[in-house]
Amino acid sequence: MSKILKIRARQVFDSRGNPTIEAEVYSKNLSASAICPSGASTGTYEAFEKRDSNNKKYLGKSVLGAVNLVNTKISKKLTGANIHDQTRIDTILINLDGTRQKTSLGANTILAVSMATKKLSAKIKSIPLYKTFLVKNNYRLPYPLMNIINGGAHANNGLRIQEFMIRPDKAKSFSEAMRICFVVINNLRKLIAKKGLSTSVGDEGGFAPMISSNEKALDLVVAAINKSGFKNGKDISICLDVAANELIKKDKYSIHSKKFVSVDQSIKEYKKIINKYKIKSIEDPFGENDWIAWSKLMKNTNNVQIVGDDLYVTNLERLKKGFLNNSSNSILIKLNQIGTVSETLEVIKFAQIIGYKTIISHRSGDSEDTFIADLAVGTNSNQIKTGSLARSERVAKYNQLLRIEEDLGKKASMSKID
Ligand code: 2PG
Ligand code: MG
Repeated sequence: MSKILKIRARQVFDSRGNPTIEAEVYSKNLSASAICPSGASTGTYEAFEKRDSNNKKYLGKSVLGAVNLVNTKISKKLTGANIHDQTRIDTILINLDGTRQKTSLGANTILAVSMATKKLSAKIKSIPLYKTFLVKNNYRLPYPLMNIINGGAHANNGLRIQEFMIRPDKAKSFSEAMRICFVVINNLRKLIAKKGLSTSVGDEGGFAPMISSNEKALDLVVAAINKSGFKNGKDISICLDVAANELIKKDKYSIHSKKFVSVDQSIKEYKKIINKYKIKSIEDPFGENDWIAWSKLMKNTNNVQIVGDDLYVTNLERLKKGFLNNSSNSILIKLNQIGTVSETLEVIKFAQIIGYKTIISHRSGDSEDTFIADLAVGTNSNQIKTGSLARSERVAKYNQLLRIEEDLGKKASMSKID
């Protein structure tokens, strides 16, 4: 048994330049560290993110209080614990916090420690991190959901939908998936430039041209797919994250235009774009409390992946409710929405038992930490959503997946989408 010797934390910065927490766990001869990411379009039911709201020097965004908690209370409590017993470590952290949404210690504080422990356990055993999760053999690589046009809370271009993504469904390997996305992105850049629009990127590395209509963005994506010699809906599927929590007023939505319309009208318009652009996946099509709207959309669509992100917030209770309600057929998984590695794995396990697709996801404020790449392979998750092929915090995850593919050699195969 390897014991935890001490835990130390520090304040570092995320990809948006905001402070975030890095924890480092030490055993006798080795240590491992992990950085917690942070979202912009967050769900109300997400676990709590602890920041020093009174610290004016950092505009209320520093995490020095969280750092201090790790260095004192948490380090003391976990010193001597068996590094390989992740469930026990996470249970100790959950109990030490003692609240429903981790408001006492903060989910960011807890998660940094939880992930660092997991990494250290793998390091001590000298096995790759991806081999320490749920899958024991037959590892599969996830399909990338590459967010190539950014809008919503991730860009200031006025686009209503937050993420326009491509998924290279016909790729036979992860490296081929990367090549296909690379070609489409390069052609998209040319098309955007030709229109005299800016090719600068948003928070997740996708282009953020000043266009305000969803359909114009979709036309550009289709044009880039065609120009690259691929078939939309066959070789490549268009996938969306609407992040509809941001587009709601009372019981109406302004998803397809600035005008707020009913759920029924929104569904009609969803059906139009699904058919016109052969859209295969829609994340957060409605708000986090609008369970009825979700099941209505499910009844009105066929062969479309409906993904719950803000709806489920990687929370088992909410996922069970969604399952009973027929709200979706897929779940987005974000470690910091729930706050520990063990709870995340429980949610993934349950989702897979009920036949939901699991999509491992980054946050819009992310870092060089590549934990989620290993998590995706180690849980046999069908897809990974980690931005575009730009900004190193996004590319780092793709590069890690390429390394994993190489490590698996001939045993590597792609996940199943349908
Ligand atoms: C989302 C995420 C990641 P954020 O809505 O799915 O793309 O964004 O981290 O801002 O919540
Ligand atoms: Mg989302």
